[in-house]
Amino acid sequence: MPATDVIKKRLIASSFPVVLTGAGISAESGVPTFRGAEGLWRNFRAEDLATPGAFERNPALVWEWYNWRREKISGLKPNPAHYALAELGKRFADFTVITQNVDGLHTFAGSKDVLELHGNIWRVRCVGCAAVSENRQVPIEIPPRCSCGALLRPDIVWFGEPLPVGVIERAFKALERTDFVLVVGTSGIVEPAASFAATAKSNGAFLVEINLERTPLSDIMDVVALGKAGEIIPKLL
Ligand code: BV8
Ligand code: ZN
Repeated sequence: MPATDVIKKRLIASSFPVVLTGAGISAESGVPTFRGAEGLWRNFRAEDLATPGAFERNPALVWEWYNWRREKISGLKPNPAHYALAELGKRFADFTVITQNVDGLHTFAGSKDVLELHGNIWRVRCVGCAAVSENRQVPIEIPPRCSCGALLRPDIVWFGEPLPVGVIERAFKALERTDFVLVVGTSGIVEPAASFAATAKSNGAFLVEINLERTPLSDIMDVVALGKAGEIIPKLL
C-alpha cells in the first residue's frame, strides 16, 4: 500500500493529530531554507547571526540580515502544503500545528493557534521595555528604536535563548496526548524541536516524516514519505 494511503488511514483514525514543521514546508513558497544552498548570506550562517551575542556586538548587521529575509519573504504566499494543513485542521476537533518557521505562512494559510516555537519575523520586541509589536516595514530602519528610545530586536528565538514558556508548555501538552505526529520539512538538528517526535513516540504516537531526503529523525519514524511537502500533503485530504 502506498505510503500516502498508510498515512491517510492513520491520520483519519487519530484523535489529536500534531504536525511539526520546519523550513522545508515553506521552500515551495520561495522561502530559503537554513541548511540548503540559500542558507548562506554574505558567507554568514544562521548560527553566526541568530545569537544574542551577535546582536549585542553589531545590531545593525543582524538587522541587515533580517531585512534581507523580510524583503525576500514579504510578497510570498503559502503553498499547497500550508493550505492542505489548514484544511485538515478544520476536520479535527483537536489539531495542533507546531512550527519552527518564523515566516507566519501557516497562519496566513488559515491554520489556527499555530505554536511558533522560534517566534515570528514580522514581530519586534523592545530590549528596554519588552513591548512586543507587529512590524511589517520593508525595509525597516536600521537599527529600529522603540518609542521608549531603546533598541528593537526581532521577536525571534536565537541560538542559546530559551523558547517562549507558554508555547513550549502547549507543545509538550500536545506531544504527551497525541497519537499521530506528522514531521514535515525539518532537518531535525535544532533542539528542543528535534526531540519532539521522540517525546510523542515514547507516549505511543505513530510517527510520519515528509521530507525530500532522510534525516536524523528518519530512523524513529513509522513511515517516511520522500518527496515535496506541496505534493504529498494535499494527497492526505
Ligand atoms: C535552547 C531563529 C536553551 C533564527 C532558530 C551547542 C552550542 C550552542 C547551542 C547548542 C549547542 N548544541 C545544541 C544547542 C542548542 C541549540 C541548537 O539546537 N543548536 C543546533 C545548531 C545544534 N538550540 C538552541 O539554542 C535553542 N535554545 O536550547 O535554549 C536554554 C534553555 C534555558 C535557558 C537558556 C537557554 C534555540 C533554537 C532556536 C534557534 N533559532 N531560528 C531565525 O530564524 O532567524 S533555528 C532555525 O533552524 C530556524 O528557526 C529553523 O526553523 C530551524 C531548524 O531548521 P529547519 O526548519 O529544520 O530547516 P533546515 O533548512 O535545517 O532544513 C530544511 C529541511 O526541509 C531539510 O531537511 C530539507 O530536506 C527539507 N525540505 C526542503 N524542501 C522541501 C523539504 N521537505 C519537504 N518538501 C520540500 N519542498
Ligand atoms: Zn521600549
